[in-house]
Amino acid sequence: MAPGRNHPGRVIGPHPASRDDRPVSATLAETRPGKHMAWIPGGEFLMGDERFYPEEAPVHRVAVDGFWMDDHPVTVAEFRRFVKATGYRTVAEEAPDPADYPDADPELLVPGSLVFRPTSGPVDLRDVRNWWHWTPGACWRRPEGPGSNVGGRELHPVVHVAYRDAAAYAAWAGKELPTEAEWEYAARGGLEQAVFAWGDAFTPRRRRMANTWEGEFPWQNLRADGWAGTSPVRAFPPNGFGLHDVTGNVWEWTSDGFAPHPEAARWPCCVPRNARVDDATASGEAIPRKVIKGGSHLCAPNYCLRFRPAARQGEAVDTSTAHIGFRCIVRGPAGEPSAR
Ligand SMILES: [Cu+2]
Repeated sequence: MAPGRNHPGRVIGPHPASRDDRPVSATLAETRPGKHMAWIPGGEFLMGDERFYPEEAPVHRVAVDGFWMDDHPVTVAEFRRFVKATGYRTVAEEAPDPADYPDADPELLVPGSLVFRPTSGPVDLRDVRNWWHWTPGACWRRPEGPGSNVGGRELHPVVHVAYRDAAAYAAWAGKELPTEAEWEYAARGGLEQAVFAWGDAFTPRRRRMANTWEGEFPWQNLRADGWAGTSPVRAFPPNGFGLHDVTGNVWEWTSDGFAPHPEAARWPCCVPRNARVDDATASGEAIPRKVIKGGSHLCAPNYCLRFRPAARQGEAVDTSTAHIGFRCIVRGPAGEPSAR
């Protein structure tokens, strides 16, 4: 593989075979469960990465069945349709239950969310409070808090959604959230162990492939990719499976609880199929954590090289921020385009 070539992607697993003589593409189109969904052919892949952060190791082989996946993160416009149809209120729009936060200052137990504010100069990168600010009134339709709105950002990924919000949207849409294995397999676009979703070079032929932070985080935002914050979905090229914005732009919720990749996976007796982690309390914190994937527009090489398919973090299920969104999948019989 020529590093950095944005080639269409080598499909590792079997292509879905058609039950009849019609071309697979015709069969696929008929069974597509929704607009803007890409078919991710099932297969095996090497999950994880041992070149970056310890939580991504060990590299281990995993198999997933085929599924449909949204080809972009759920947008503000799409989320608004859901809210209009259901009257749904997000976690950020409701006051936290004091029972869940016995030690918290009651004055802070108001609706709100975490908003990013750049600093005026270099700061201690170990303390995220330098740039993350709990902001009463911030929510998906007021991303910077009271007085802000999403005008002009209808096609940006919705943000300030907690895990429950993402799951509620998915259920309403007749979809599900992906497991971490499904998400990572899809994000790799058929490239085995490539660093990025498009290959091994960050800017192949000097092209920006994802919305990340350029400059010194969290004070110098050079906007080399054209965007300081989130960007409209599909502003950057798709990966080998036709998925846009899998890395950068916003982190994405998965349905897996956050736990270390099993060390035993290094010497497997067999390849786990459709692996999932249901226990979200393995990290030991009071609030369960789910895996988020893909990194965001705030990931910068001097701070957080996580705009990669293997990157992962555990996020508290009740946390919402300006840089976490989600996308959905459809699996199961309805998602099977044909017999295999
Ligand atoms: Cu990051």
